[in-house]
Amino acid sequence: MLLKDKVVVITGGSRGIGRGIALGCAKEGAKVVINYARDPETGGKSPAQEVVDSIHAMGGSAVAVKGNIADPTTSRELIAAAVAEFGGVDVCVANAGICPFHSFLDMPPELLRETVGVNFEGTYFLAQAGANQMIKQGRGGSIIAISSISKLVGGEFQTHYTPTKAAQHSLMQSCAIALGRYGIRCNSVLPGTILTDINKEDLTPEKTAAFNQRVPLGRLGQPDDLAGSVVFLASDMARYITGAEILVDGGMFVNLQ
Ligand code: RM4
Repeated sequence: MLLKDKVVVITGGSRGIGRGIALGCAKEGAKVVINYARDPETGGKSPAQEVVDSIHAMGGSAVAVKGNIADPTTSRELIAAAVAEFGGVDVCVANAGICPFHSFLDMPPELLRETVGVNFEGTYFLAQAGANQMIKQGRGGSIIAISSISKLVGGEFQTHYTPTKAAQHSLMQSCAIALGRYGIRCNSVLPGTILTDINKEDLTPEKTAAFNQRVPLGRLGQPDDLAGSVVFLASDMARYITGAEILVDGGMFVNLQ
């Protein structure tokens, strides 16, 4: 139980990579606070509540908090919920992200600003709110940005997106310096192409086949392929690691030929 009694806050935790991380941290004993942006239009039980129920079913503890992570008050509400429900916060995972694929030359300013707001500013606000609480607690902590392979490479229809992935890790590097004196570690995980809602329309059969050819491990990633790297960085196993990045992409990045 690598995360026994640790409190983990995860943005965008109701689906995709965030859901995989939430379940993975709970399996290692963490108490989990998941953020989600909106309820389903179809009504019924929300995906966020499904994740909470799944964690309860494994004997774990979890709560869900709705809010737009681009709004700085949401991060403060998430941390307040962690303190109220579980007595504090030990790990913050900035996972929430959007990537509405769009061409560069006619990129609408509002789409650019929304993507920067969620992906970069949302990471900034969570790190800031989490670090302030961790410093009050006096027992250090771990801040993890879910960046991307797209921090390292570009995408024709991702000109609004890839810079935010690079910015997330640059933020972790600077926060590692600013927060090291408090025992707070700041690192990034760089997923490759992971099969989630974010790319299900983009991944046509042709693109999927081409990507599979590029991945030495022979398949695109699944959300739970990310849990281990996040649990590791969240845990005391990574006690001397800060300002670092872990590429979790099946070898996609290095495979030029
Ligand atoms: C990732 C990477 C993947 C893409 C998703 C949306 O950072 O670029 O290839 O499918 O974003």
